[in-house]
Amino acid sequence: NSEQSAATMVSRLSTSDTAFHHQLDSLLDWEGVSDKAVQSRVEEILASVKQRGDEAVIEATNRFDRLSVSSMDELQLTPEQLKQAYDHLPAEQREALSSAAERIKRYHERQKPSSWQYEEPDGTVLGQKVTPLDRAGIYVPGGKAAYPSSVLMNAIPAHVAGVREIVMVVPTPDGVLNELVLAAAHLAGVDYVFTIGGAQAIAALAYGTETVPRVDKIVGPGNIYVATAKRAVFGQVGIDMIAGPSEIMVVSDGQTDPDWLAMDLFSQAEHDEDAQAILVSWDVDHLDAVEAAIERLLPTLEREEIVRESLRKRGALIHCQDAQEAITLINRIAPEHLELSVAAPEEWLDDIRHAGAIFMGRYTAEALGDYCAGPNHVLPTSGTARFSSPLGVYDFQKRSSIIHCSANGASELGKIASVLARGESLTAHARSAEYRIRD
Ligand code: HSO
Ligand code: ZN
Repeated sequence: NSEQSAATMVSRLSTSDTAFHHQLDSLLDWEGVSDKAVQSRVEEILASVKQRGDEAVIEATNRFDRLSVSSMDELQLTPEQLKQAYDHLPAEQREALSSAAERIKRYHERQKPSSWQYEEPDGTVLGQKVTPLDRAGIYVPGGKAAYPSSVLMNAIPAHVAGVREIVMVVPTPDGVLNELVLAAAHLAGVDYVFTIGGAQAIAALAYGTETVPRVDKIVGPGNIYVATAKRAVFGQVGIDMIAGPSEIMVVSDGQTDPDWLAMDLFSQAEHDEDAQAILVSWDVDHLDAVEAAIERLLPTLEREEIVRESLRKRGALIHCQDAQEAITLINRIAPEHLELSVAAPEEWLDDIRHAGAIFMGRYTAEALGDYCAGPNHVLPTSGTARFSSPLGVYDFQKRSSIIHCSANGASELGKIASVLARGESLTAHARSAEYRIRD
């Protein structure tokens, strides 16, 4: 029987409860986007942009973002404008943004893979060649959800990967531009910015228009229209992932200041009413103390209502038996963010199999990773850390196989290929291989 405290209504669960697994399942349950009405509106927009290009983009933008532009020139920003936005920032913001960008860049430089080759004894050289994408498109949401930090996190790995052109789209509802977003685009090496959004922007990037260059992959978060459009164009272009609401799971050994932990939970809960914040500990008094801290600190929050709703709907304080059981829970939940607020987090690492990003020790607040530690903050959500990874340089590159036979290698391989090809009754394959067999 899960109890909800009267004020915050954050669930208190215990692994010893017979209903626990059922309770956990419903807590983690998250329905992705699959709205029929949205789908048909998106398909209409995609089709119109595919057919009529710029004209359709302009119409949709005027309509949805309440603008009245007549040409694409009015929906494009130049690199000079981005630089200006950067130059005009207050010094404190400019410095913070560039320190963050430098750290993110340094981290992602380490992800750069190298091409490789080796030689078989028969003289055949085999290898793998890594090539950056020609063009990447970055979607940046408009309004309040426009995070400059996300511009850095999406564009820097593309830039480090060696992508030739980075095209950013960002809607400007009612013509409102976010200067920090533009400054971040400048720092991250974005080449083109179009002030368009929604399904029309995804269509423009996927198909190309007279003005918007067609890209090879689209990354970045967006609302249900954007997510639906990304899903629909997938196949024509690559996409990153369809991200769900943000999540944090904290495991505490009972020795971390309860106020710190309450605020760490709030930090993700404040993103969204659907965000998820979970604390796990084997120290029940400590869970009580964190719950009290939550009560006390909630009214001090700017985004109190969002946090309250997120904690009420999807938050939980879970009492478990011991560290071993906490590890089982981590791997079951596969959280986007995991904070190990314990004495020796490095001892846990081997056993943790599923988590997007692991924040080690009491000092490592998740918020530091969101902005400036260096690793990417675009992470697998909703349990998808079971099979996917943080956004990285590797998402903006692809690999080609290299095969280079010597005369001797072709002869040796020809014998094997010929037998297998005849087994498949593909005689042209067999003869092509046999021509190269030396007697
Ligand atoms: N925690 C978010 C990223 C973010 N936080 C941006 C603040 N700004 C998703 O992982
Ligand atoms: Zn965040």
